[in-house]
Amino acid sequence: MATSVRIVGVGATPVGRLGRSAEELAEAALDRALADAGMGRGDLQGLIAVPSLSNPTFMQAHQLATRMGLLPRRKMIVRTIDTGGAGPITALGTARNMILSGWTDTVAVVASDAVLSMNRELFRARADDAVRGSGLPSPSIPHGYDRIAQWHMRRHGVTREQLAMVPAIFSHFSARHPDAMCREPFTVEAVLASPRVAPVTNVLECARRADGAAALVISSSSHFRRHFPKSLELCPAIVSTGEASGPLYPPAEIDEELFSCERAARIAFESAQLSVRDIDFFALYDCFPICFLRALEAVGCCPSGGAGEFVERAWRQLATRGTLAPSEFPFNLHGGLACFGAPWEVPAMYGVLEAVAQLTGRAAGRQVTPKPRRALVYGNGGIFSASAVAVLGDGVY
Ligand code: MLC
Repeated sequence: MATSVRIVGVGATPVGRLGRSAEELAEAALDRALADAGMGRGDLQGLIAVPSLSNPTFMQAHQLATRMGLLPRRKMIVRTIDTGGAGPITALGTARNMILSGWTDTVAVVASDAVLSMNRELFRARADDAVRGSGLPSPSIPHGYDRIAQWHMRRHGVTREQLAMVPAIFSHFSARHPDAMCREPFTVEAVLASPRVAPVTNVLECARRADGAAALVISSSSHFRRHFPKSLELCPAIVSTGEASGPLYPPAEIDEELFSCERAARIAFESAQLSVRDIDFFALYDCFPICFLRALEAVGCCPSGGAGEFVERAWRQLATRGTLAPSEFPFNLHGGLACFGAPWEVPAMYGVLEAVAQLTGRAAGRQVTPKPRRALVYGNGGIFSASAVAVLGDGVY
């Protein structure tokens, strides 16, 4: 069998208000992922981490590797990646490239943060500072996405209610996930009645501040098969990845050129020789509803400008029957950023973890049936400033 690159272990801490530092959480998640792979710290040859907001440090991955006794070690490559919320997916692609180029056999990717245990004012100051120079009012990031949502409403006629349907659907999904922060489903009316954050954005539509960490162990199938007993059938393949970049801040005149997800998805599809029709489960970044709507259009789930109606059809089905089967709307079945929880740059990892659960048939209570063969995960960084997409295949891929 040809060598492929596999996700051989996954691990996460709980998500919520944990009162532990980002570093402690990262260490805990990484040890869980190693245990899931049947490995120890000594089996790692690479570590990739993303920066945290709660405790920003120089060369975060080096800090973590040193803390965990992974450095100094001769055969060890350590790298910090900063593409904002796209970071975990960029890291997944980087790990795959490191392995395919023969630099290492096994690399861990870890993301962690503790932004709910942060003082609220400090969080807001640091989050605003992340996009200083944008000229956006505080809270700057929600206002930035709000501007784009308003553009989409004018350009394509998406309605205020359609935006609110996104978290309302995902609240039904998160209620089925044992680890999610949002435990009770809510309605579109509840979203529209929640406190206003920006002109067309309310609190229930915002990425939900949380503490948490998640980690992946990635290995070449040949190395893993030779040294470890876990069946490769339980280890999804990283089939392809794609990346593209947008401007740091939304430009004065917004147009389709802003969005890089379409380019990233095209690269990932072309290199896998697949199309959207081959994908059975999608984890699409949804820090605010507009991000999810644009992603639906960018990966080709609906025509450009058609995402509002696409979501409304699903919501109407849910509202009429009181439930939506996972196979009827195979998107973000963990609940996404507003309902599962969003520890700053960690959430795309939760998308990967949900994709792994779906591909291995272990998403109890929310499993897409028949079991998906392929999944697409998308991470978005900044205010549409970075896009990274990965296509994953099941263990017999
Ligand atoms: C907040 N609350 C929510 C919620 N978001 N409740 C349910 N669902 C949600 N999605 C609740 C909180 O639990 C809290 O409740 C109350 O609302 C106030 O929230 P807060 O965060 O404690 O304080 P506040 O200063 O009012 O700020 C609210 C907010 C902020 C929405 C402006 O949380 C925020 O800025 N969120 C977005 C974070 C963000 O920008 N992430 C990056 C996204 S961009 P209680 O009961 O405790 O009072 C991205 C790309 C990238 O992901 O690169 O990073």
